[in-house]
Amino acid sequence: MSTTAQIAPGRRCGTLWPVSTLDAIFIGAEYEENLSSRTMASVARHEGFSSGILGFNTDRETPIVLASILEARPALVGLSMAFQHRALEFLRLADALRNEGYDGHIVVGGHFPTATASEVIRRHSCVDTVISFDGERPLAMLLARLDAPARWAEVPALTFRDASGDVRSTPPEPVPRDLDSLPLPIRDDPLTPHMGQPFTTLCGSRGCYGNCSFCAINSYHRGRPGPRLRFRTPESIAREMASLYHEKGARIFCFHDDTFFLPNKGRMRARMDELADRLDALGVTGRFALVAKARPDALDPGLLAHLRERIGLMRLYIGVENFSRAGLEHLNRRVDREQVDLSLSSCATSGVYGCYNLLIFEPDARLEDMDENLAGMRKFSSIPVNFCRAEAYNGTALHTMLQKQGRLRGNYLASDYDIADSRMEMLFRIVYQAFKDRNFASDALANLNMSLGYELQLLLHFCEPDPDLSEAEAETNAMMKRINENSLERLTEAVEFVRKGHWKDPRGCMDFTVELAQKVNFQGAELHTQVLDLRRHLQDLSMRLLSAEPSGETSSQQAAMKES
Ligand code: B12
Ligand code: SF4
Repeated sequence: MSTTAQIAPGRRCGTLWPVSTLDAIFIGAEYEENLSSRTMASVARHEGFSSGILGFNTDRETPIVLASILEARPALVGLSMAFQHRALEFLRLADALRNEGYDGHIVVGGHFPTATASEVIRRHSCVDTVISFDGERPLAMLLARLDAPARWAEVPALTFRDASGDVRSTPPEPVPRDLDSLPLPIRDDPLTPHMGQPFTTLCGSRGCYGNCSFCAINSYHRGRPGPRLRFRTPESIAREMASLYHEKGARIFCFHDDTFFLPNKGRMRARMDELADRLDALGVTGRFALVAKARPDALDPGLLAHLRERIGLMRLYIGVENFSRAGLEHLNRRVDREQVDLSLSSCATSGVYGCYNLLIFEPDARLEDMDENLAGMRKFSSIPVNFCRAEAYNGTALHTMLQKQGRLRGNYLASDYDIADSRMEMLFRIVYQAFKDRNFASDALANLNMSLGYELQLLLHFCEPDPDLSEAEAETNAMMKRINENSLERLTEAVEFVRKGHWKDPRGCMDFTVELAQKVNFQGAELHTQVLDLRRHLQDLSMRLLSAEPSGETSSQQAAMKES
């Protein structure tokens, strides 16, 4: 699913722990526990190298990351580059390392370099090698040949400069079917608490059964041989969860599977029942919560209610992306509007907290499609939503289509396009300016709104019923609706402005955009303050309610609560 930025509170940046004596250091965004860099660090350990990770969440952290690497001088630095919009920051970091005299091996991997391996090696001499697709086996093989470049051609899915300086790429191997045998991510640091509950991330599958045109996961898994969708067994997932539960006190398990749900609802139910039984057998008997992502076609109220009851399903990111039938088709969602509506109403009726994102702006969106999108947002105005444009990430079907049609601007680092319907393009420009802070900034109101609902849900999930909690629930629900409705009103104003044809007058358009931005920001600032107050209130409530819990809380939970 495409998700909206959710930056976990309290995550430390820069150096996570001393790295001064390590052989291999993996650098990646640590908004939450980064499974990519932690998995690569685990592979290195399995190969006999000491390894660790460094968080790199913004380019402001460059000095501290540089200093740590220069002090440790590891034999290998690995950069985990999932996000195209941060590719330049990572490549600049690699450049800075070289400029400061780091002469070890720099390997990069993840979604961005997988789609642009040759460009990266051709244009960035600071990078030695790119590993495309799943990194486990290629990295292990590279580590064994680090000082023998003549043997790099033996490593699958590797792009590098050969002895004559030419760029070479070896073909990828079929990915391993058996995910259970892969090394689990390293987890040396304590878990971050969310409302007093230790939070952790994990994956129970890789790939997706969807084929959405804008999705970098889809192109990533179709670009190499082997199955597009693979699963771990419930037994293996249960073992990992149980060890996180007992050893690290984990109580919130956030699954980063692209779609945690199977397309077949009966099979999904059976898979989760088996997971629940195995967890029980492994002593995971206290309260815990599951967070996951799903396509709308995988959901119905009965299934959600069952999973909430049986396995603690608490929060779902639903891949809605568009309410308009045309939009769903343009994005190749293979989901119909009825399924979208059913998935959202299922959350409401089953008590699972849902939120979603809309890609209302896409290359072939027409102004008329906005009617269905506005109506959908209105219909589900109690469910937090964010909206933006479908970006053309390298390697995706959307990128290829725009390129073929001669509509793509930019290069491998960043691209841009105009929406074919010029009314819609103008609407996008207005909305982008007016909603920049509300939808896209790191502390954007739209994202805070999602976090607010999440925090309330955590309290409802982990605490016993309480009159103050019921009051906070009503207040929070009203707040979430108020924010959604405010965004919807301002978005509707922009649609009406364009519909009336005023956008053809450049001066009028500029004035309208400034006015709308002022409204969005002034009203947003007010709502922002109210959200922060409410979040503080929920925090206080969690302190009171959790410390009143009679028993069953582990000492790590108590400690986490104090920390949060
Ligand atoms: C978790 C996640 C997040 C988390 C971030 C967690 C963190 N790192 O702190 C959150 C929720 C914050 C997030 C936010 C966003 N995300 Co996100 N996210 C993911 C997700 C679902 C899982 C990543 C993961 O853990 N995978 C599990 C690991 C094990 O798999 P992996 O990353 O593929 O790693 C393997 C290989 O790639 C390779 N590898 C990876 N790194 C390295 C490094 C080296 C050295 C080597 C050798 C190999 C290697 O080996 C690994 C093991 O096989 C991915 C989708 C996905 N399935 O990967 C999207 C994804 C990365 N996100 C994406 C996007 C677009 C976003 C947002 C922009 C969404 C938005 N509009 O707000 C934001 C941006 C956030 C920001 N501020 O920058 C896109 C990126 C597309 C692109 N090319 O840019 C992805 C691919 C989803 C998609 N639908 O296309 N995201
Ligand atoms: S292919 Fe579609 S459904 Fe699957 S992960 Fe990508 S966006 Fe989500």
